[in-house]
Amino acid sequence: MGVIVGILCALFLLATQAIGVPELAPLKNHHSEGNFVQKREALAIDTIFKLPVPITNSSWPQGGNFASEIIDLGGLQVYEASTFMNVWGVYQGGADDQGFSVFEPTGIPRGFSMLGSYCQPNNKPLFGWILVAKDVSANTSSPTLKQPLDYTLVWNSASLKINQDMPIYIWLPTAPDGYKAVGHVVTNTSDKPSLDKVRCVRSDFTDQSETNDLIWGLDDFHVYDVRPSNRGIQAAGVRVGTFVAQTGSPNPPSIACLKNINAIPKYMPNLEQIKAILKVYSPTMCLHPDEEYFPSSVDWFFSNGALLYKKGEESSPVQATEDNLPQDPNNDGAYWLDLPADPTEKERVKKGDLKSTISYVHVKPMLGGTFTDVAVWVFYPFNGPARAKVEFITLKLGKIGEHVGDWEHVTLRLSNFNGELKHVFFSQHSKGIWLDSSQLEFQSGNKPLYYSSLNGHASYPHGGLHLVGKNDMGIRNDTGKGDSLDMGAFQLLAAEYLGSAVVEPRWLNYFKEWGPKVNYIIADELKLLEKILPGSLKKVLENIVNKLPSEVLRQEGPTGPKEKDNWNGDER
Ligand SMILES: *[C@@H]1O[C@H](CO)[C@@H](O)[C@H](O)[C@H]1NC(C)=O
Ligand SMILES: *[C@@H]1O[C@H](CO)[C@@H](O)[C@H](O)[C@H]1NC(C)=O
Ligand SMILES: *[C@@H]1O[C@H](CO)[C@@H](O)[C@H](O)[C@H]1NC(C)=O
Ligand SMILES: CC(=O)N[C@H]1CO[C@H](CO)[C@@H](O)[C@@H]1O
Repeated sequence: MGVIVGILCALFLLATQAIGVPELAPLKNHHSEGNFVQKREALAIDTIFKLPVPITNSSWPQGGNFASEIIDLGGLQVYEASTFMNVWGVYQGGADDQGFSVFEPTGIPRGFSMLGSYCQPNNKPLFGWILVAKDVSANTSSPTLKQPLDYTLVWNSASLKINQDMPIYIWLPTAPDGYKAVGHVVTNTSDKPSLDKVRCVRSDFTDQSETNDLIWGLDDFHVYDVRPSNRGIQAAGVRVGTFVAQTGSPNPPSIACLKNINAIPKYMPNLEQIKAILKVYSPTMCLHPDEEYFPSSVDWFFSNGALLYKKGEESSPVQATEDNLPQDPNNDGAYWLDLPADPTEKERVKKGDLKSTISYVHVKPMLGGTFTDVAVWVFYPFNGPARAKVEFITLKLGKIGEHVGDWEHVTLRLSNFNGELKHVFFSQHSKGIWLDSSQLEFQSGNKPLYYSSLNGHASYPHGGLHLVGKNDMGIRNDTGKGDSLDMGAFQLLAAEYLGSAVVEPRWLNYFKEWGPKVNYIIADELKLLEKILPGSLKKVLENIVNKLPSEVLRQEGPTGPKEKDNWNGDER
């Protein structure tokens, strides 16, 4: 994966336009007749997304605090509201030029208060949640929640000639001393909202936030969703589900997030609940119909001749077993794994063994323990060569991109309030993408599909050709529905919060490389490839490859799941 990481980073720089961040379409002034256009086409936001099979609290075995609807952050109770009333919509700009809509939570349980409004782009079905809160601190002098003192108007759309329901007014609550605002209030009239509308939160229950996805923007005005800046297994920051509306880019944003001062794992699933979670949500992996390099279990790899090499003793590798893998926590290049040396065996092991494949699961608290992340890892003995599309020709890039021992994963993110699957992360080289559940393909109930790309095994939410490059040229990632595998057969690798209940396999604590270092000279690889390309295309290929940073010329072998930043941290 590593070489390609470099290639892709380079191509990403060239082609950021093509991927990722929704581009903001410029506003077209096509409704200058009046401000309020009530008639509009049906949009995705008009439908409410629900998982194929509804999740109720009886979906989960009883025990512990998982999925008990209310989470106590240590004197401040929060509840995940997910039914809404529409306050406003604008139907231009933002993702797909479809605008965005603002909502207020409804069905707030007795005693709970709103912390802010919710908004999302109109190009997706309504699928949101926002926390509402209740003070249970019994601290009469400094309750955990207080009404704002006042509001300041951050922005309004009254003078804009755009396709909108009516003008809106976005307000920032003025928090009393020692309190912070964790959400905006949005109204569709110019009257200040009542002070009773929302609550500010005592500062020790707040944490610094950062802007995340851009929801909408116009000129210098932007709406982003906010999340805690510090995220990971140990981080206490809680996402509220609110957004920040700001002119310019003040950092940190004026909207804080919450903080769990209780024990972070308190609301995490127990072992039985983890099994149930995998039964309900285990992803189905779809391999490409032309895939040659299948996954396998780690045991299969070891018992089919994988070798353990030691630096300085390259001529006498030993058979790798769970028991002889070094366990010291340094990756110093002193040992590495490789395929069997015998050429026939090597080719056989490269191809993996789908029947033996299981998923390796890591369960961890995220966002202050209000979410459970279930990272589902898959091992492939071999990652095939990268493939480039150069006009109508597809080229295998020889050694470029090839390596032994490939670890890939997808991560499910479930709400600890109710066990509902909210997001899935698809790892693609050293990066990846998050998708809301509303954007996924499901099969057999609530099992999300993911597509493993041909040779490279990057994970994608949908099939087809994903070209990393521009002008129809670049590194190919083909996905399609060949063999598929329900990843429900799993081994629980780790769930640190469960203590000694989970025994980590020894290979997890092998921190050295799972494949040898790959050495090659890019120019030589290019010469080989150019022999089969018509003259006019040589330059094009050279252009694709020449923009690569020099570190791609040498390549360390890949490391195991525990060496990755996302083991303890958030996915990027
Ligand atoms: C499910 O939730 C309802 C209402 O919140 C509660 O009365 C019931 O005891 C819960 N059942 C389980 C199995 O937790
Ligand atoms: C204006 O907002 C209120 C909630 O504050 C909502 O009840 C009402 O439907 C909104 N008006 C329109 C036209 O959307
Ligand atoms: C109430 O909260 C304030 C602010 O955190 C704290 O200083 C004080 O000790 C608390 N009082 C009680 C009785 O817990
Ligand atoms: C962005 C992406 O999916 N890149 C993948 C393209 O294919 C190569 C191998 O052919 C993978 O290593 C990349 O991860």
